[in-house]
Formats: sequence, C-alpha cells, structure tokens
Amino acid sequence: MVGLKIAQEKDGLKIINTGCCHDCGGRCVLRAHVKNGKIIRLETDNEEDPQLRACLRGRAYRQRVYSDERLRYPLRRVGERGEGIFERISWDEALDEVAFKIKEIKKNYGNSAILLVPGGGNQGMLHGIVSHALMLHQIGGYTRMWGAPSYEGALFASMATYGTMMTGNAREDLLNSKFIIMWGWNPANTVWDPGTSLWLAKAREQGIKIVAIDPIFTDSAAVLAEEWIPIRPGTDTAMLIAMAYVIITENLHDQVFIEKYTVGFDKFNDYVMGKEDGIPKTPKWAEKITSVPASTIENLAREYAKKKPATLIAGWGPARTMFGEQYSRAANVLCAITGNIGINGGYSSGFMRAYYSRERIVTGGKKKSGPIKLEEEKLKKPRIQDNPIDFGAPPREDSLYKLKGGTNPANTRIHYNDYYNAILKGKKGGYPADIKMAYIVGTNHLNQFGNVNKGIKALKSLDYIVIFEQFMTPTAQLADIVLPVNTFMERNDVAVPWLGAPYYIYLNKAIDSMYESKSDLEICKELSRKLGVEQSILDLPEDQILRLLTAPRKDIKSYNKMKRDGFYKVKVEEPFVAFKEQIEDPETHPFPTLSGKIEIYCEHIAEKNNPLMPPIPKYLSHEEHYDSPKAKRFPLQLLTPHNKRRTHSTLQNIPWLEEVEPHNAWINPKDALKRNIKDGDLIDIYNDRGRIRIPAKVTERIIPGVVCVYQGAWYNPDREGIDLGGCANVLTQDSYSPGGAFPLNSSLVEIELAPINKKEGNL
Ligand SMILES: Nc1nc2c(c(=O)[nH]1)N[C@H]1C(S)=C(S)[C@@H](COP(=O)(O)OP(=O)(O)OC[C@H]3O[C@@H](n4cnc5c(=O)[nH]c(N)nc54)[C@H](O)[C@@H]3O)O[C@H]1N2
Ligand SMILES: Nc1nc2c(c(=O)[nH]1)N[C@H]1C(S)=C(S)[C@@H](COP(=O)(O)OP(=O)(O)OC[C@H]3O[C@@H](n4cnc5c(=O)[nH]c(N)nc54)[C@H](O)[C@@H]3O)O[C@H]1N2
Ligand code: SF4
Ligand SMILES: [Mo]
Repeated sequence: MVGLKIAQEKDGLKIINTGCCHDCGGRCVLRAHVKNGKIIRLETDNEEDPQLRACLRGRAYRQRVYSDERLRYPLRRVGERGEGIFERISWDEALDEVAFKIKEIKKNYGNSAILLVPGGGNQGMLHGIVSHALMLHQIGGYTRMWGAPSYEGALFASMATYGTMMTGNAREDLLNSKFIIMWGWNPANTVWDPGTSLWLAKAREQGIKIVAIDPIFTDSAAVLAEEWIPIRPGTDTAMLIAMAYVIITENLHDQVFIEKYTVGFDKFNDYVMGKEDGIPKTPKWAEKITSVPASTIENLAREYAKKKPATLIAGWGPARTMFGEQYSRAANVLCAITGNIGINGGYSSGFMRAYYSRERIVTGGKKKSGPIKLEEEKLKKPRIQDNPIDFGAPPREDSLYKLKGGTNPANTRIHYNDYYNAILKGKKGGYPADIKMAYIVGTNHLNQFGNVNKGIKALKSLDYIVIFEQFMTPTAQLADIVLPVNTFMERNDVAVPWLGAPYYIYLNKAIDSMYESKSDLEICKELSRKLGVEQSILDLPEDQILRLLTAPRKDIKSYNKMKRDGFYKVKVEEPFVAFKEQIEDPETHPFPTLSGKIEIYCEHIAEKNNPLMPPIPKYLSHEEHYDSPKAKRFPLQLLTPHNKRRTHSTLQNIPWLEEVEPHNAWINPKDALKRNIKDGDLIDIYNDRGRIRIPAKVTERIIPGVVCVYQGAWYNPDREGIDLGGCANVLTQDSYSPGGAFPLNSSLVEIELAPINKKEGNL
C-alpha cells in the first residue's frame, strides 16, 4: 500500500508488525526483526494495555520457520502407503496429478467420494481451509463432517439451555465477581485469549477466591487458585448435581429467578431429589462417584450459592468425554438456579463465547436481515451451507436443528470422530457416501483424533490422499501427494480471536516463502485453473481479498491502521455481560430458545426420546468409565489435555519448546508403586486399541487412578506397532457422545514397565 508504513527500517533492519495465529485460544502480536530477508528476532506487544502478548510458543516461532524439517518441495509417494518414501516432483506435475485424480474420482463416483478433512492449523481468515473449500464448492462440493473436537459437548449444552453460544461475560468482569470456579479449565496453559490469566491474577490479587476443579494440579490451579479440588475424570456431572441438591435442600436457590426466567426446574428437582429414580443425588452419593469428599461438595455448593455474584467457568476438557454434554448442561443449570446469569460478576458457564457482542456492533443493534451488501456478495465467501453435496439436506434427527446458530451443520451425517468407520463401511454400513479420496488441509488428523491404528487402516484403504502441510507429519506420511505450504510469516492474513475478544491481528508478510513452499491461496489459484474452475475471488491479490473479508466487520474502523500496526484493538464502552437484556427486560428480549426461557428441561431434546440424551442434565456411566466392567482389565482413566509447549501437534518438533517440558506420562506415586514404576522409567500404556511407550513422570500433581498423556506428541511406531512417540490418540476412541462430544478424555488403559528401551521407528 502506498503511504502505509507497515515496517520501520534502520541499518538494514526491518521490524514487521505481524502476529501468530495458531489454534491455541490466542492470536497474538509478533514483531519480526528482519535482516537480509531473514527473521533474526521476534518481539511481542510491549505497548499499552490490554497487551496482546505472545506466549512461549509464538516467541519460539523462528525455530519453526527455519526448521530443517520444513517441507521444501512437492512430494509424491513411491513406497507403500505409510512407508514414508517419497520422490521430489515439480509443482506442475503435482497439481496436474491432483487435478486429474479429483476429476477422475468425481467422474467415477461423484463428488461425495471426496472427503474434505479440515483442521485448525491456521486460524487466519484467508489461509488454511478457506481457499480450498471455496475451490471445492465450485467443482460440485465434497463430503463434509460435523462436530468440533474443541467444544461440541459444550455447544450442544449451550444451545439446549440458552439457544445461543454467546454465554460468557467479558474477562474484566471477573473483578466484579465474589467467587470464581475454574472447572476443568487451565488457561495458564491454554491461553483463551492473551489477557485471561492476567485478569484471573488481578482477581486473585483483589482477594477474590478462585477454586480449581481438575484431576490434575494444573499450572492454573497452582498459580491462580486458592484451592484445588481433585476429581475423578468424567464424574463432574455427579458433583454438579449434588451441589444442586445442597443448594435446593438448604434453600439457597434463587426461586424468583427460577420462576421468572427458566422452564423445567420441577423435573430437574424430581431427578435431584430422587423422586424420578429413587436415588437422591446427595453429596454422599456423589462422593462415591467423584471421590470428592461430601463435605467438600457441600462447602463448595454453599460458597457458590451464597457469595453472589459468582462465576462458574465450565471448561471444555471435562466436556470432551462420553456424555460430556451432560456436564456442560449441569453447569449451566447450576448457574441458572443460583441466578448468576445476566449480571455483572456472574457467568452462565456455557459455551463461553463472549466479551462484546460483535454482532451488535457489526449490525448496529439489530439482527442482520434483508439483502446482503454488494461487497459481501462479491466476496462469495465459502460458507459451509453452500457446499452443494449437503445443501438442503434434511437435518440429522439427533441434532438440535430447530435452534439456529450452532456452528456445526445439522445437515451433514458423518461425525468428525467417526470418519474412519465411514471410510471402512461406506454406504453399506449406513454412511452417506463411499469415500475414495481424502483432501486434507491444516490438520494432522491421524495424530489428533481417536484411534490412530484404525485411522491407518482406513486411510490406507483409500484410492487417493492429498495433504497440504508444512511438515512431514504422521498424517502426511500416509498421503500420496504432500504439498509444501508456507507459514504465516510468509504471507498476509487477518486473524480474528476466539470468544469474541475485542481485537484483530493483521499478519503482515515478514519474509518470502521458504524453499518452494506456497500459500494455500496460491496453491488453490493454480489448482483451480487445472480443474477448470471459473475464476473467482481467489484471483485477487491477498490484500484485496482481506479487505473484502474484513469489510462486513464494522468494528474495524480503519483497515489501514490495522495493517500498519499489526493489530486493531476495538474500544468497548462497557464489559459485555451475556444475557443482560434478557434478565433486565425479559418481555422484549426472550432467550433465543424455543420456550424463550432458560431451558433446564429442553423439550427439543425430549422429542428425541433417547435415554442417553435426557432433556434434563443427568449423570450417566458408559463402557469406558471407571466403574464399567472394562475397568477390571484397564483400571486407569486416561486424560489427554492440551499442553503449554505445543499447539496440538503443531510446534512439537521445536527444540526450545522441548526444553519447557519433555513429553511424558503423568502418573500418581500410588499407581506407580503398584506397578514398580519409578520416575523416568519407560512405561507402556495400552488398551485394546494400541500401545504407546513413554517415560513416566511420577507426581502427586495427578490423582490416583488417572494417567495423563498430553495430546499432540507425534505418532512414531516401531516395527511391532508400538508407538514410541507417545501419541495419546493411539489409546482414545473413535466414537462420539449422543450430543456430539468427542470422548477423547474417556479411555481406559493399563500401564506396565516397558520391556526394553527402544527408540527407532517408522510408519
Ligand atoms: N486426545 C486428544 N486429542 C485431541 C484433543 C484432545 O483434547 N485430546 N483436542 C482436539 C482439539 S480441541 C483440536 S482443535 C484438534 C486439533 O487438531 P488439528 O487441527 O489436527 O491440529 P494440529 O495437530 O495442530 O495440526 C494442524 C496442522 O496444520 C498444519 N498447518 C499450520 N498452518 C498451516 C497452513 O497455513 N496451511 C496448511 N495447509 N497447514 C497448516 C500444521 O503443520 C499442523 O500439522 O485436536 C484434537 N485432538
Ligand atoms: N498451549 C495450548 N493451548 C491451547 C491448545 C493447545 O493445543 N495448546 N489448544 C486450543 C484449543 S483448539 C482448544 S479446543 C482449547 C482446549 O481447552 P480445554 O479444553 O480447556 O483444555 P484441556 O487442557 O483439554 O482441558 C482443560 C482441563 O480439563 C481437565 N479435565 C479433563 N477431563 C476432565 C474431567 O473429566 N473433569 C475435570 N474436572 N477436568 C478434566 C484437564 O486436566 C485440563 O486441565 O485449548 C486451546 N489452547
Ligand atoms: S501460540 Fe497462540 S497464544 Fe501463543 S503466541 Fe501464538 S497465537 Fe498467541
Ligand atoms: Mo480445539
């Protein structure tokens, strides 16, 4: 841009205002110091508050850009699938082949045989999945999946209870609270926008009590909380319901609020008191299930109900379990019966999307209606609902299709954590398509979703796999063509933060593309031509597309300022409080549910008539729970949370980050002693799905009966198929909860000392 000063230059040193946009809850400012076309240093936001400071991962990004392991050229598989033998080919050859295969599969089997496997690798508006989806739409579409691994359980609960995802209060509102519960939430590691930990620290400094409930003594529990309540995984619903029991029996519930704003309290009360099933959900009942002492449950219930306003933030980790949606529903209901919704210092637990109502700012107070503006039309954004393959398909019966606004399409049929079955069983097995090709973008899918060993079998059975990647990941090793993509330092993009935080990041290109890598946009431009796609928005220069993409966001008052500074902080007059209008003026502002009220009992769920999807939140056990028959063989519960040293599997191979925390399995001294395991010993963790070999970290920071293997380490099997990389998903299930939750924290395992200390391995 003429006249736009995006870089300061002195003595050949340029400082480029850019950012980091990995899928880590962040989106942060980075300033790249560039000399002779090379990044020599990365700084972050050192300016006025609120700072958008990058974390350790973003600060270490230089090692990722310049890693020896970066993919350099297009590669074609020459060995067997998964053998890892590839030859270098030219871009032209590679894209000719991909175009030919797409056309061939389309001709022989139809577009539904092409499965788009997208991931969160890049969170910019332009790069990553966007251009690919647009291109594939234009050739007749693809089979799309439903379900977000992050939050599908929380989303289901949020939609069922509130009819929306905009359920959290702004972070600064934490200071108005008298009591904060971090339930299964570890923002010191997972970030959730760069200011979260700071606001929690300020709250603590102000004397507001913070409690952490987690099977692990997390960094957040250690640093931010006054009290840690350890709990058995997957049993949180029982504890929440027992808290409701205490609150109701001690008359601490907010009867006025309940009557005015909610429906179905009586039915919930019947379940809690045992009128429905003969089991009163007392703290003693919950103690047996959760391992949390009844007195602790009672005290927490009293403290939460009495210290109003109180904040209960129900994290997504406990919802990433079988019946995870019940936990999120129960947490929502607890907020409702204590009247902590729609007020400063309260929180509706829910989905946590909040901060300021971007929609209100964008549309000036009214919901969007009427014709879309010309610019938006020109944009032809690849909206998921435009995919020709499922356009207009009837909704899945088990979805909450009557409620508009869930992020996940109700009209698709394959759950993201069930697609290996879809590939292996196809139409004969009741799935909507016979998949022949996987088109993989921005995900290390094999590594990141349930049941790696089944995944290998499924992917190997396909006719063709193409992947767009920056590194030779375990997933890429199974592809037929691996295409090298550049990083966000090598192109322009705009990143929108999670949870509606009030800022944007502009990622100015800092350096030229490394080796022969290209951006997803550049690749799609070329591939589109080979596929005979009528030219579209993809042909415009990056900056112009970004102007179009950001045009509907009226809270960006100056695109040029955003581009120049590398960020745009939106001024928010007052901290957002979800449902303030609904509480202050319920006549004019009903809740966006079918009843217009907070649904403790959800009629839409009741219609499904599925005992495993009850209309009020219930505690349910399942096949891989601590009390299931399977627990006799596999007595330990496996947790697979998100680690501070990487973003999923991205940044796994960065030496500086390896130093932060070596990958190992956390195990309690009691469980270790029983198995003769000492700290640092190499152990095997196994179940019917597979076996991983990994050093043990014997620590009291995890409760007995539970083992933790942080997700994201790269799968690296030896010749017998034992994973020496310590990939948690070798052990997790490829299935889903009735409400869509990904049960990645619901796996039973056993542990033994490893027989030998092997290190080599290849797929
Ligand atoms: N066991 C277990 N598994 C989990 C979870 C869990 O809690 N437990 N969490 C789940 C969750 S919440 C999520 S969101 C998923 C995430 O799973 P994925 O979305 O698969 O995330 P990553 O492993 O980071 O893989 C992203 C890949 O994208 C590549 N990439 C980065 N930038 C670009 C780009 O610009 N273009 C292209 N084409 N590629 C790029 C990176 O190199 C990387 O290999 O993992 C899930 N897996
Ligand atoms: N550093 C880093 N940050 C990230 C990511 C990353 O990969 N790395 N990924 C980002 C993404 S895409 C997502 S979706 C979010 C995920 O954010 P979260 O889902 O909040 O993260 P997790 O670490 O999986 O889980 C949070 C906590 O829940 C606990 N937990 C798990 N199961 C249970 C249970 O049954 N009961 C209770 N009480 N606690 C339980 C875990 O021990 C963990 O401490 O993080 C984002 N931030
Ligand atoms: S990894 Fe996430 S939190 Fe860290 S700097 Fe990048 S965007 Fe920010
Ligand atoms: Mo996620």
